[in-house]
Amino acid sequence: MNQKTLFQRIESSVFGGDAAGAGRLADEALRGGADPLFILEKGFTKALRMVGDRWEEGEMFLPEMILAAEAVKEALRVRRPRLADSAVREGVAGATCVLGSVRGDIHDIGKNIVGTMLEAFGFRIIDLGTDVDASRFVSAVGETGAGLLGMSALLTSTMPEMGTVVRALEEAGLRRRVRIAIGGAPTTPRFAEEIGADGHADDGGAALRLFQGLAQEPPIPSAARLSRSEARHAD
Ligand code: B1M
Repeated sequence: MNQKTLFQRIESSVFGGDAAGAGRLADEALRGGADPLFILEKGFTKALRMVGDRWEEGEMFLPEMILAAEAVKEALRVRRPRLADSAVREGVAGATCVLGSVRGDIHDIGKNIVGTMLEAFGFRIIDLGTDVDASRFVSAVGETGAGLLGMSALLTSTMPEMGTVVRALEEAGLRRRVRIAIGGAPTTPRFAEEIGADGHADDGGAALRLFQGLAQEPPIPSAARLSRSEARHAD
């Protein structure tokens, strides 16, 4: 099957909420030697975003969007082991990353793609799931000693929660121990900067490169970033 036909069939499986069909297509593409991340990002994810646009325009209903999401999840499930197989580990083995979708947000497909990519490249992932409040992020970073934290938000209404988490880490005296990256459709590099995060990524590949870079940075950020309480801890 050529790429155009494959992408057309992927699109119909997602629009039709056909999880079994999406899984079969993912499997077929894998056996045909397709790059797992390319098919995921340019095929399944693209189709799901189109479903979102149709829903926003009132041309599709919420249950259809839910079924479309389930179809993409099935394709991700099929591809997950293959993403791991194709990974080239690049000196970050053992770097621990706490990951979660922020409070009020149940979107998790993008977060799961990022988690799968990171895991495939040797990171240890502690996935807190969805609707994670600031105190759970703080406890997880404190208890596991993770040096990396990744947050995902898909709603403009849940984005501010990312800033709440950064502040909660500062108040707990943990901010200087952890590098923070954010992502999700409405987020931007500028927003990351505004809330005091260390980076932003647009997709799975960019997230991988970002976390690889952050994992190799020295663990203690500049004094300028320390909150007053952290500065006291550092003295
Ligand atoms: Co929702 N939804 N949804 N939804 N949904 C959006 C986000 C929306 C843009 C649709 C639209 O209007 N066009 C809109 C938000 C509008 C806004 O805030 N401005 C919206 C809405 C309004 C809602 C509800 C409020 C609808 C309702 O109930 N009335 C509701 C909210 C629920 C909640 O969270 N409290 C809701 C519910 C749902 C479903 C349950 C039906 C389902 C989610 C299923 C699930 O995730 N398990 C769903 C879906 C599927 C979507 C769309 C269609 C697709 C999202 C997705 O999975 N994309 C979405 C439309 C869109 O995004 N254009 C939409 C594919 C995924 C691979 O991409 O998540 O962007 P993405 O992840 C990317 C990058 O962003 C990045 O890498 C990923 C891989 O490329 N990335 C990171 C993500 N996280 C990262 C973290 C990083 C780094 C990179 O570092 C840590």
